Amino acid sequence: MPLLEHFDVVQWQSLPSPDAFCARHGSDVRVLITNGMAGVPSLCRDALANLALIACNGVGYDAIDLGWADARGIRVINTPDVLSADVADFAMALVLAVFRQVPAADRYVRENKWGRQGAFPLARRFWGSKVGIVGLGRIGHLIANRAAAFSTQIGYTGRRQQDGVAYSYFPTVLALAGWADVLIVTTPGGADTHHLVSRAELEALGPQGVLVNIARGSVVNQSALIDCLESGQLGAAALDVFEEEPHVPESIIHSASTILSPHIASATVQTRQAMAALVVDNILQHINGKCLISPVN
Ligand code: 8YV
Repeated sequence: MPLLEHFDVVQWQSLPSPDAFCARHGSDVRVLITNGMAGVPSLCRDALANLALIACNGVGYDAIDLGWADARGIRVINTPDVLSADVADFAMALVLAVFRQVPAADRYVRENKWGRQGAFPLARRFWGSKVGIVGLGRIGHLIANRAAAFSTQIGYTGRRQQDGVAYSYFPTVLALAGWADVLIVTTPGGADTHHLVSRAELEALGPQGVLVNIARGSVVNQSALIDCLESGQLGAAALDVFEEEPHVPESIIHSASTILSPHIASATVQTRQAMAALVVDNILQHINGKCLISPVN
């Protein structure tokens, strides 16, 4: 890791006692590397008296309290763009996995059911579907490009209609869900989007509807999701993110209507290297008194 060439690096997870470390060395810490789920551990916030930069290894920075950082004059960076295409690819992988039942088909062959039970049940066509994108940001646009190549109709919702975008705009998630066959959640997490997709939206998506979440677990009301899947009011869900990661409720795990992955939408070797490089480059810019490359505040 290039950071080791330049700095003393301490890994939080490997500390026998984070509290004791903070009490003794907290004021020596200038830079904290974290991500959008972990944020800044609250127990050491006050001890980090000379913290100057929070480097978020991810595009989402929802767990980082920007008000607190601003008040303390702490700069924050994240890693936008470098991960967008991989996240969009993964969203499409989940969409296709649900429609064409890829994990179940894989199990069918491995469990030797093909020979014993005959042909695998027919799946559902994806091309030609109505794809609703919740939050047409950088990742949402790349998902829309990919979905368009499958001859789908594309709709989106967001704070406002975007100039020069030909996709159908829906003013609310509810309206989009009522129209879409598959709803793909790509918004940032945080208070503004908490439970943006809740019971009414899931019911509007309907018994044939598919929910895909590659954003943050907090955007979807997970208990409403469980209810709607169990009652059949929602058709299926493909989830890369959950409300309390890494905990995934048993009912989601055992549901025949879910396809699950452990928050890996950006997890390719190439993208994780690019994210790490952007974090390091930002830190070096900061240390050398130069402009940050991807500032958040
Ligand atoms: C990463 C993410 O998995 O960018 C984000 O916001 O959630 C993911 O790309 C996460 O940041 C862990 O480093």
